[in-house]
Amino acid sequence: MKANNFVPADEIRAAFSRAMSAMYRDEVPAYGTLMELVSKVNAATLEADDKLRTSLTETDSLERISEERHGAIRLGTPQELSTICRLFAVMGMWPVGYYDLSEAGVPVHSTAFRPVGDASLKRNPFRVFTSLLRLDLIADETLRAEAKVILDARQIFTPGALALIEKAEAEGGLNAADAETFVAEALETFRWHDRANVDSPMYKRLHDAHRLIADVVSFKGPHINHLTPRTLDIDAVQTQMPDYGIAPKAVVEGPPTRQCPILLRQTSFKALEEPVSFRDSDGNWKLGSHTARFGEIEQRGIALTPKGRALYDELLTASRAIVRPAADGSNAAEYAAALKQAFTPFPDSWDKIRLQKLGYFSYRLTGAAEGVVLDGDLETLIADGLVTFDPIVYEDFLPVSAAGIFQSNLGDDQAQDFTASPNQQRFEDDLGARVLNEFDHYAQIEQDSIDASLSASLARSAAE
Ligand code: OOG
Ligand code: NI
Repeated sequence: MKANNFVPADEIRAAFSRAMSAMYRDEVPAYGTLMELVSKVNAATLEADDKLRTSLTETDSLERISEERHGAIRLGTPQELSTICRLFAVMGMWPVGYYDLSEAGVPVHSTAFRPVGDASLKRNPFRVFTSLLRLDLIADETLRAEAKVILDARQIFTPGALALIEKAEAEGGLNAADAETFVAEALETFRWHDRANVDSPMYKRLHDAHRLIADVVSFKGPHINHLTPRTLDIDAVQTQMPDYGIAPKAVVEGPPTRQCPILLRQTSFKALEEPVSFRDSDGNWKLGSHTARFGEIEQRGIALTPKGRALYDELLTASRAIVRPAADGSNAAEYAAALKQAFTPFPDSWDKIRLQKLGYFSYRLTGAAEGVVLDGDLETLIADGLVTFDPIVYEDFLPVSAAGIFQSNLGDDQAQDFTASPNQQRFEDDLGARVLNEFDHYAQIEQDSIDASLSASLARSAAE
């Protein structure tokens, strides 16, 4: 077999996420400010917490802590979705999970393209939450048809990007020069266009139907609408945002502050009103504005089993029955208190979470197992201090949180009712692929770590 000199997909993704970050900081200066705040808070948190610093050094690279973890785009057509799936595949990003946002008043369904497997996630964790507009949920049939015509006429990928996707597929990878060109060409799809694709009356009609529809249909491409670095203390960043001149959304989405973090907590600054122009029937560009782009932060905890997730969903619903977070932030403190209160039944120790099978863990042999003949089942080995466990980090998203992020950035008065209509089959047909089930994936990682620990112990026993 001829040796190839392909650049690893993980490297292409790392280069792409760096390029995307630079472009977005340049396009949205407030995002650069948020990044600064996040680095400061992360540095202060690490400074104050030796244990955290040590555990992060072991499992992560410290200097990459504040780098982006995800971004998001909204697409208009099945064709765009299936091509983006091929584009992300070149960077080692695969569709994981299906999210129906219609239930929460947003006419899209989504997946997350992300690296799969520990080594790839460690090399670069960047993922893109990708939504497809559901024109079928738009009541106005005439508008629906017009929107489809506009979307079908646009091409969101450059010829260079398309050619390199094909080359990567045909040859199995890209060499260094092609990879560099690919990153530059792919980036074009995510760029902001301040000249709309539609005239101002059409923009208004789309906007009146739903702001999200205007955002997807009115532009030449699916501009990246936010990027999200990781923070080690989301409550601190939320509190300090106003000091930096940025307006946070009303509340942090997801679970409350806990000793043992679960799933995902997120917050964002509100989308900015930006100047755009529309070519009107007289041929002149007319100045208007559009609100779409924001910055977000996230803090991740343990991936929950279906049982743990059901409990999370139940408690979140219970908290919202007590207090619904108001868009203007006026009841933020009451909401935080109700959330904390509602979550008391969720155990807050790793032992309990593990023994009640609420979360996924990765198992490994301890130093004490060195030179010892291991015998017994997993629980005995743990009790004897020969095997230990670490929580597996949740790498996916949460539909209720995502809807909260969408809503706060679409204008909070816009909550609109759609009938819940998940259609994963349709989404996968449009995607041209099946999405990976995130629960199966975490369960497999857990099982592999158990098998590896037990077989290492057996191999050692046999060698004695
Ligand atoms: C995506 C919102 C979802 C998240 O972090 O939950 C998301 C969007 O507004 O397009 O990114
Ligand atoms: Ni996000």
